[in-house]
Amino acid sequence: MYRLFSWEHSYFSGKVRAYLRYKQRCDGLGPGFEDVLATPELIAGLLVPRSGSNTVPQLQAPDGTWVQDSSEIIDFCEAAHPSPAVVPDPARAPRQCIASYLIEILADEWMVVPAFWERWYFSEDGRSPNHCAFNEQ
Ligand SMILES: N[C@@H](CCC(=O)N[C@@H](CS)C(=O)NCC(=O)O)C(=O)O
Repeated sequence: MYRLFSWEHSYFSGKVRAYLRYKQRCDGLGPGFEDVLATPELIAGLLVPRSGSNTVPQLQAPDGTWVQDSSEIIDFCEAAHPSPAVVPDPARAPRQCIASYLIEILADEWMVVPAFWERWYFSEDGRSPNHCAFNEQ
């Protein structure tokens, strides 16, 4: 099966986890996937040697192919498992396809700013609601 190396708190891990769960629930991911916590030991001993990167998420395909970066992972899986597609077919719906990638880039590059702000702002002493304890995990 596919192995997703991720963190529970990681924005980009959440993006790929949601995608893989959707594909799996639609019986669209072949052998399925397991979610593996990327511990410091796994990052140093496996992820960095395979990809040269210590970021998550990273994906190991059943054939051993290694993919790093959430957009690359989704494109890789879509090529291998095209149905049901999560991106409109560029040949049949080019405008919708471009719009889909624009939404992805907006979320990846700009929505992280308010997302990370909320994560850390509501971890400060005295803030309510406060999810400092969750972040400390
Ligand atoms: N462009 C990358 C971004 C990945 C990324 O920034 N991951 C963060 C976690 S959300 C990370 O691993 N940061 C390294 C660190 O905090 O040590 C992707 O889409 O996968």
